[in-house]
Amino acid sequence: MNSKDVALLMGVNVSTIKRWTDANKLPCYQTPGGHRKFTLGHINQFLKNNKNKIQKVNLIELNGLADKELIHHIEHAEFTKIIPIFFKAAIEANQAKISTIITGLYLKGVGLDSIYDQLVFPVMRFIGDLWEARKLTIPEEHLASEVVRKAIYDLGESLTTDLPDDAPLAICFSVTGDDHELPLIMTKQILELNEIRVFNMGRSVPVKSIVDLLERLGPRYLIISANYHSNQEMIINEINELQHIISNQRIKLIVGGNASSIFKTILGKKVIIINNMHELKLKFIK
Ligand code: B12
Repeated sequence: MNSKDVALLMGVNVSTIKRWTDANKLPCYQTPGGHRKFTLGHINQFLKNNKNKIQKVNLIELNGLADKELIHHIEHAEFTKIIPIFFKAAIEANQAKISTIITGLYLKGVGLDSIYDQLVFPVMRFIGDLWEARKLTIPEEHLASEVVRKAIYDLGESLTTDLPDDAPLAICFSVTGDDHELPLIMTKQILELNEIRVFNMGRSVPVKSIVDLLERLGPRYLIISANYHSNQEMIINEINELQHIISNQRIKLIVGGNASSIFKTILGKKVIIINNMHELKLKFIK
């Protein structure tokens, strides 16, 4: 965003934005031509530190959304009111609304961990329950998860922070046969906001295939999102591979997701189980 966009969003003059940036209150990037550019991360940081200055973010400017009631709920981070609206928008594949809700909450200073645990998680779970009860078709479920995935991914892209090369490195992925990727995208964002560099290797990655890479990159953390496995024998083999890696290379293994218990059973104290994004943030908070 440029200074004008941010001024509109915060309901102040462009000159006020310039003053805040000059006083280092509002972080920004400066282009070689001297123009100020802002990411959502910059704005979120400012809003958190200056709650007294800005009472109201003009979310109406986001995606041209004119839904006053929704804006009110976002302004007050009323999750119980937002959940049904978010659910309906996901089912209707209303990308603009889904993105506005997620971005809007973030701009209001709500942490990503809260947005993911308290909004995205219950809604996706409900969508999964409906699908299981055959009240949603597979394409409907796929479409809903796709619009949510896109909104989360896009938010992450607009948060980009430049981390130094010597910042601790984490590699995250989900094991062979697990195609659930939302928690991986979330994990990357939450760690990067806490100054951990992350390579997200994506979903369904065979452990064996990344052994060399791990040796080369020497990450401090290996983070696995385990949400589904179809074959008990295969997952046990994968976990045994992991056991080699973490004992040979000094890597901390962290596993999350509703299929993580098998990792705990086999690896015991060698693995740290984290149950949600809030716990993840607490573990890495700067
Ligand atoms: C969306 C979805 C899909 C999408 C995924 C799309 C994508 N691009 O990611 C698609 C359509 C591909 C899919 C496919 C399948 N899915 Co599915 N899916 C879901 C659904 C509806 C939501 C998952 C989601 O993204 N939730 C949102 C995130 C935020 O929540 P979450 O994943 O639970 O993660 C939270 C915590 O668990 C934790 N967490 C999770 N991982 C991690 C990792 C770390 C590091 C940390 C710290 C925390 C953490 O933090 C998160 C936030 O609070 C769930 C429903 C449910 N009840 O969970 C089923 C669900 C996960 N799927 C399931 C199944 C069975 C399948 C299929 C086999 C269906 C089929 N017959 O084809 C396939 C398998 C595909 C495969 N090979 O993996 C089961 C898994 C049951 C199990 N554990 O054995 C579930 C639970 C549905 C159900 N009730 O049966 N699925």
